[in-house]
This record gives sequence, C-alpha cells and structure tokens, in this order.
Amino acid sequence: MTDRPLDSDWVGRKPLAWSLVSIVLFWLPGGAARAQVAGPSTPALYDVGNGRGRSRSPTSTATGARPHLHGLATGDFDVDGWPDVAVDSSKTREVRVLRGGPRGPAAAVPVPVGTMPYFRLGVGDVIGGKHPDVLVPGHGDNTVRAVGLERGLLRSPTWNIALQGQPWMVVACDPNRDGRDDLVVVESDAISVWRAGAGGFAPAPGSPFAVRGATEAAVGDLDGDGAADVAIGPWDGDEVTVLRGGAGPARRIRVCERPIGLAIADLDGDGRGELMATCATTNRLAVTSVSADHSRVASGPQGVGE
Ligand SMILES: [Ca+2]
Ligand SMILES: [Ca+2]
Ligand SMILES: [Ca+2]
Ligand SMILES: [Ca+2]
Repeated sequence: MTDRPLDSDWVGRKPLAWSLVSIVLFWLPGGAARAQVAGPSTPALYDVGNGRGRSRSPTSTATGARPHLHGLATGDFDVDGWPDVAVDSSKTREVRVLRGGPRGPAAAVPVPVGTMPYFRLGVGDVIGGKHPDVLVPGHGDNTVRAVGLERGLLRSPTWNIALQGQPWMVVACDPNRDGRDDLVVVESDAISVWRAGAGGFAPAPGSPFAVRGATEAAVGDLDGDGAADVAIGPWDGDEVTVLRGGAGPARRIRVCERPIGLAIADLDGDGRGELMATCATTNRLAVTSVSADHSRVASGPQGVGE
C-alpha cells in the first residue's frame, strides 16, 4: 500500500506507534514483571506484577536502535528462564535483544538479520527446539526472517521466506494443529499464510489473500472448533477479513471504521472467541462474535469509548 510512509511523516500512525514502542518490561529482584506504559507527554508506571496497581517513577532503557524504535517482542529467546525483549533497528539492519535477568534487562545484543527489519516483530517457534523465536518482517527485501537460539547463540538463521509483497507484521499460530507454528504475514494490501513443514514453510492454499490496506492481524478461535482463525483489519474501510482456520475463502465482517487494533479472546466463556477491534475514527471498542458455522454475526455489548 502507498499510504504508510516511514517514520517522520507517519503522522496518522503515531498513536499506534506510541502504544507499541512505549511498553518496556523490566524485572524486580523477586522476578515479578512490571510494565511501563509511557505516552509522549504523560508517562506513568503501572505495577502489573502484584495486582495492587502501585505506580512509581518511569524508567527507560536505551537499546541502541537506529534511527529509533518501532516494534518489539518479548519471550525467553535465550532460554535461560528470564523473559527478554527484542526491538528492531531498521537502519542498522539488526534486531537488538535485551536479555532479562535478576537485575533487569542487560545491554542490548545486536543480531544482524540481513535486511531492514520493520516494523512489528512477532514471537513463534520457527527455528526449532520448542522455544520462542523473534519473527522479523524483512521490510527491506520482502522476506520473513527469524532470530533465536541456534547452536547456543542468538542469531538469525540463513533461511528466509520470500514474499510477494512488502511485510509489516508477522504473527505465529497453529491453525492446522500439527504442533508446528505457522505464520501469518501482513503485507501491503495482502495477507499471506505459511504452513510449517519438515522442509520449511509453504504457502497455504489460496495464499496470499488480497486485503486492501491490511494493517493488523490477530489470531484466535472465533468459532470454537479448536483451530485458530485469523482476523485482518484494514487501515481504510470498516470490514475485518476472517480466514477460518487460517485458510480461504476469506470472509468479511463489518465491524467499524478503521479497525486497526485487533484481538481475539473468549470474553464470556462460551468457547468461542470474541473479536475485539479498536475503532480509530470513532474512538470506540467494538466486540463482535460469530456463530459456530460463521453464518451469524453479533455485535455487543460494546461501545466502550467517549
Ligand atoms: Ca532469557
Ligand atoms: Ca501448524
Ligand atoms: Ca476456529
Ligand atoms: Ca465467547
């Protein structure tokens, strides 16, 4: 798509960018995790480790990313029992990993990825070994890369997935429930789904799927059949595209205008996930559910907003 310029002129996406890059995890000596949520003018720190909601002075960590941070991912990437943080450094063509520990995150370790990473990093097990890896949109050369523990070192493997379009975001899921993480890639005006196999990744039938203005992807079980479904939101428009079980045919559900923040979770415990969408132009949160056979769509309760 053509309306998503990089960085300084990326005015329309600043709120989303702030919500992503301002979340910084750090660790207490006892191991409880806290999250700092900082906005451009009103930073605040919220304790999420003990549920008491205490606040204290904001803390931040330099990562060495250039020209500045865009996306991040968290997971125990070095498999030492402490959660780590990975950020992109587009100019230096690196993912920088801040390894967690009892004193908090250590200095960032640069991992060259061979392309410009941009912009939403993901987490999934794609290198092997049953541990989390960083999923990297190779924005500079239309690839998907990974960073993870390989032969005892954090590195980016030599393999990559060649895409037809330019990637913005990578999400892992396992809709075919074979125990291997498959990948959903938000590309310019498209979504591609990649099935993991013994020999690497292969495109799912029908992939890539055209989704004009594809901006956000979420995975979860919308219909309660046990298989992950994929929802894709557009920058322009009011319809979320749903791939049942991560495969076509694509179905479109009218949700709200510019539904660019998506999540799927079973809010009411009925076994089917609700689709939540942040409606950028109306400042509301939409909650939508689909029937088990996808024949009916219901919205509400919703309308959280001003
Ligand atoms: Ca770790
Ligand atoms: Ca799979
Ligand atoms: Ca499902
Ligand atoms: Ca539900």
